[in-house]
Amino acid sequence: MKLYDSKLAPNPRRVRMFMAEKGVTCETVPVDIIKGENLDAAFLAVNPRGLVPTLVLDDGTVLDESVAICRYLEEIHPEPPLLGTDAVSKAQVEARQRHMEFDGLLAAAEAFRNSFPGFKHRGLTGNAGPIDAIPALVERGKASVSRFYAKLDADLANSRFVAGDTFSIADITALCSVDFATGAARVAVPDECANIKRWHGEVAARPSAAA
Ligand SMILES: N[C@@H](CCC(=O)N[C@@H](CS)C(=O)NCC(=O)O)C(=O)O
Repeated sequence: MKLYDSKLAPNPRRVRMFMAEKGVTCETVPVDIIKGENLDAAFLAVNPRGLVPTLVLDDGTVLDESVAICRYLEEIHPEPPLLGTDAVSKAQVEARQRHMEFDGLLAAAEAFRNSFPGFKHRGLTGNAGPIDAIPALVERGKASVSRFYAKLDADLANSRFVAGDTFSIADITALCSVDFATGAARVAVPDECANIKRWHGEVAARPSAAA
């Protein structure tokens, strides 16, 4: 299988980290989003949506969503389980991973997307056509990131990891979201968020975080 990847982007990082946790490797094809390689005909022939990550299986099947890719990998490499292990934990991990995606990753993306000069006329991701960024959304995105931090910090007061006491895909999405929010979106984690800092220190130290 072959992973179309981008080192700077948070969604491909989620998949790389998930693979690293499972000890899975595959051929990777770098796609430079900033240069717009994801909008070149060659890549659109693989994924017409123009988004990474994209995983192409050996039989040519194309998987074009991060969590769908992770679900596939969990099926063929069940250990260690990262999507829960029984009816309740699977549902809880799913819910927490969605919270991290909607509350964290999308908020940071809103702030970054509408402030980065290179995306002035690429206001939406992928093959959406030329659409102007909306600078007024930057402050809303940053405010949403701050709410995300406050909520995550309160939740992490009660559990070691994002979806309870077991590391899961929810931690992967949360780490990629927090790192994207602090880096690209430039919203630092406030000093008073001691629970995020404790959790981040532990999760960022996992070898998979460097994948
Ligand atoms: N829901 C999709 C989102 C994929 C996505 O937005 N990927 C971004 C990189 S993080 C991308 O390809 N951006 C291309 C662009 O900005 O034009 C997933 O999780 O795979």
